[in-house]
Amino acid sequence: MNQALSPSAPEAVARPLTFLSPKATSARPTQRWSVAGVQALLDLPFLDLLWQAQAVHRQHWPAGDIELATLLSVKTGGCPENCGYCPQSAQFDTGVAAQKLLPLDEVLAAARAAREAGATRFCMGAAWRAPKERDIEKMAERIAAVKALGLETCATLGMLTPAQAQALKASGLDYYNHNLDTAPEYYQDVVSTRQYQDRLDTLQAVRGAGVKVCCGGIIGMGEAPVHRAGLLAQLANLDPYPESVPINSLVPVPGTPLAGSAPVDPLDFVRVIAVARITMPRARVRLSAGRQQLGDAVQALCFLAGANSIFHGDQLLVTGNPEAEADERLLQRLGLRPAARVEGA
Ligand code: SAM
Ligand code: DTB
Ligand code: SF4
Repeated sequence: MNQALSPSAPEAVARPLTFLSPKATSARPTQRWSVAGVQALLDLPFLDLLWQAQAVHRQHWPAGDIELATLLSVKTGGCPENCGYCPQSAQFDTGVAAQKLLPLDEVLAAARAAREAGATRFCMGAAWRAPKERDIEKMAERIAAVKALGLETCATLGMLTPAQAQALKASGLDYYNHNLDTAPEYYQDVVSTRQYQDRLDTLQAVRGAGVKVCCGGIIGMGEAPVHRAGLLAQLANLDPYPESVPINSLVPVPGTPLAGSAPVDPLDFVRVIAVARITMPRARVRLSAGRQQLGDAVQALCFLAGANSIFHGDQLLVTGNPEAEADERLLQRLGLRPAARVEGA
């Protein structure tokens, strides 16, 4: 961090705890962040925080483009887990009907449409606790077919074993999405059918298989400020930190236990994006679920804070997302360009 660019940030705030790790597996230096250090960043005066985040962003992302990723729910509803935010849990009455895995041709049609609409990454989501072996075989077929269209592939299928992660890698999987969602201390208030360590184990399996990691969380589940700092510290201290970091604002779905959570102050949401940018400079930070609630001006602040990816297309998994045309207009009004397709993807 260039201190000249961080006018009022004390050194201890602007810098991570240590620069170390002979065992670092990527070119990025491993940096460890304390929860208190992250909290201090979150608490900076708003304009100082955005100044720092924008400086880091310009240094690490000089092209300043915005990645467009399209989501498709390939297996909807009926999930045995009890994640308190999720409309797809079978334990809550949300009106989401359980469906079987989408056939290959429907997945391919959606991927082609996403590519035509300008997306460079296609993410397939399944409401599984953990896929079975035959699910992995079917997903491998779908991943290979989407990859052959020239799209980057991403999947989010629940917990994986190392062997399953390797099978997905062999089929052409570029990214695996598996969110930590909140701080370890708050996790059991959100979901009780699995442990935080289960999430960390899957992330390890994904990394070990050579698949890039997409991992983030949700803001607005009733968490305290220290839990936001705890989530960001967990993400930034992964070694190496994730290549993609989706920051979701809770989409409150009637019937889910967390539907009545107090709405997030939009400026606090922008702060979380800014701290994700500062602590994970080379990550694609995705302004993820909840954009319909944010409005154009707050989204513009999120881009200023360092968000450089969005979901493109009018649906997330089962809830809505801004229409593609509205997003294109917004990017145009802001003079932001969509990212070009990655060669060899
Ligand atoms: N079943 C898999 C799992 O939980 O890892 C994959 C699908 S799950 C729906 C993927 C992520 O979507 C969750 O980890 C959570 O971060 C996000 N998500 C789900 N419901 C949400 C909601 N109502 N608002 C915001 N994000 C949500
Ligand atoms: C992520 O972090 N957000 C996406 C994606 N990864 C899979 C999912 C958002 C889901 C929002 C509620 C829904 O539509 O189910
Ligand atoms: Fe199931 Fe994933 Fe929803 Fe949790 S977030 S209920 S694991 S689909």
